Amino acid sequence: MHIFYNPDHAVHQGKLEMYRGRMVPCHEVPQRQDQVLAALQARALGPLQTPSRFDDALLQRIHSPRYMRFLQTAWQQWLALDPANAALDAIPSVWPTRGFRTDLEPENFAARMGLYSFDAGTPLTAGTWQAARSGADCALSAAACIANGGRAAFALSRPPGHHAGADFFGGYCFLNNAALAAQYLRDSDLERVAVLDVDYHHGNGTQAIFYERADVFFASIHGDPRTEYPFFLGHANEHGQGAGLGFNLNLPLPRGSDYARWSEALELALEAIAEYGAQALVVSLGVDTFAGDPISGFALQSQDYLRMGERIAHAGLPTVLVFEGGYAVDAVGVNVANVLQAFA
Ligand code: OKP
Ligand code: ZN
Repeated sequence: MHIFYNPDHAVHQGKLEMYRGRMVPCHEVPQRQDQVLAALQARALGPLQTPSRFDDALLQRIHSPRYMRFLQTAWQQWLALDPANAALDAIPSVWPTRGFRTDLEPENFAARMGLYSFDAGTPLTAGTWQAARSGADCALSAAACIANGGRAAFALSRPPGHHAGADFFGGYCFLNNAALAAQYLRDSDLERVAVLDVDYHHGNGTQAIFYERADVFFASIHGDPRTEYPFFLGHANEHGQGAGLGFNLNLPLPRGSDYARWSEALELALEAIAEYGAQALVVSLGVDTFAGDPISGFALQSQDYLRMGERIAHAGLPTVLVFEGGYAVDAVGVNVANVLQAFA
């Protein structure tokens, strides 16, 4: 298994996120990736590679030009407000909800932050663009590996990506690494690509990006959005729209679900992906389904990730795996390594 990681991921290091009326330390910390890297090295799962640099045009296959321009310059804009802002992260606090205009880019920085985001839990920092950009390069490098005939590649990228849409950040995500990988595979003449999102949280960004498309099937197993973040998407009756109708499958599960329950949903997702006739698979690999995860509600055990990896491999598709969530820092390395080892 080829493994691509961005050594500069740690330049993105948010300080605080909004939680129940106070600012609490970020859960999405650099140690997450360090732990996974260490676990993969310990098991000699494959060569570790730094990603190639891909052109901006490939990012714009998924993300809007004005969103990318904003992300790239946001930190400078934040500092321009007040040099003392260097000690703080930029966090959105005002959003255009129903009835507001989103066609105009506001001149006010706080308003631009709101236009391009959906929550107050995703601090934008001095290194956010650099880390997100090199993280996206990991996903594209892994996709290129598969496009060139490889069987499996893992993008150990940070920050995560599946909540990011074409033109918004949120849920700790800025660039949608899985969507970029899927699009890269499509652009390499694979006609039907499937994305399987096994992170605890629904991949609202990925779903939104492909919702009206028939060439990328999206399947997701996640905490029921009636009670779980991101709340406003991920329900079972979202099947796709227009040309995309029938190519979106959400499998929400109640809090407390264990692997016995979870793996039934995995069977349904993989059946649908096989029926679709996918030629390649992208897995949004979050391991925040772990029982010990501090912000999630499923009950998977470390051993279950072996079964998960084995079952996904059994689909028999060329596969790009992309790192997403997993916040139990002491277990995240073992859990990811278990999936990859069993897959291989
Ligand atoms: C990112 B990924 C709930 C706060 C939720 C956002 C969670 C983002 C998860 N109290 N904060 O899908 O792992
Ligand atoms: Zn998650």
